[in-house]
Amino acid sequence: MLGRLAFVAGSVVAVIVATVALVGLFMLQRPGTLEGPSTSIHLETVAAVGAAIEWPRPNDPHLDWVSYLPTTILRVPANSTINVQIDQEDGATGLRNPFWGKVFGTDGGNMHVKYFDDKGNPQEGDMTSIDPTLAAHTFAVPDLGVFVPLLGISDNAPAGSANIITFSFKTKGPGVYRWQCFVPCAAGTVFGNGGPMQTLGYMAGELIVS
Ligand SMILES: [Cu+2]
Repeated sequence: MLGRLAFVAGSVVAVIVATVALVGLFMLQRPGTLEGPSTSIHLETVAAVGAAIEWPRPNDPHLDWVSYLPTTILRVPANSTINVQIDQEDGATGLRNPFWGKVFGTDGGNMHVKYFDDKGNPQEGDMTSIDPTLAAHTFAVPDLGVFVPLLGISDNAPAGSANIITFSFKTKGPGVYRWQCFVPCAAGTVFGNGGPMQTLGYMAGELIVS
């Protein structure tokens, strides 16, 4: 009887400890917020946090995760035009849905891309889509209809270089809008959609519109 009681009590304690740990170590963990609200957003996308050039996060618990940097919590003003620059340093993973190689919801319906072609030569131009197999990540805010595929860096690009992707989009009223990457870029996780794809601060974030 006493043994069974001890077992039940022990189990209850274990569940409480696990719950507190889940809430404290995972659910309440929030990445830092980009200063703002600002009408300009500058981000870097990397194959691994530990390889960041512009915004190193040496104390990050997941140095081998793909990520947007410096953070994915962005603050922007309502009903405004937001100018975005993404320095994209990761190679291509490729989208499952070719429809998503297209740009949606940006001003002018396009993006401007400075990139390196497959021979490593610098190129530049406005684009309304990319070859979906060459996508490294996407910047997507579904509730605003914004979807921008980010061209993977060429294997022949100079070491330490980035594709520079610029575009602008308009915000609506105040609120918290979820944004994320739709490329299954999380190597080593189930179907590439685990870990950084599901964690704020890596491939998912919030656009705080105020
Ligand atoms: Cu991604």
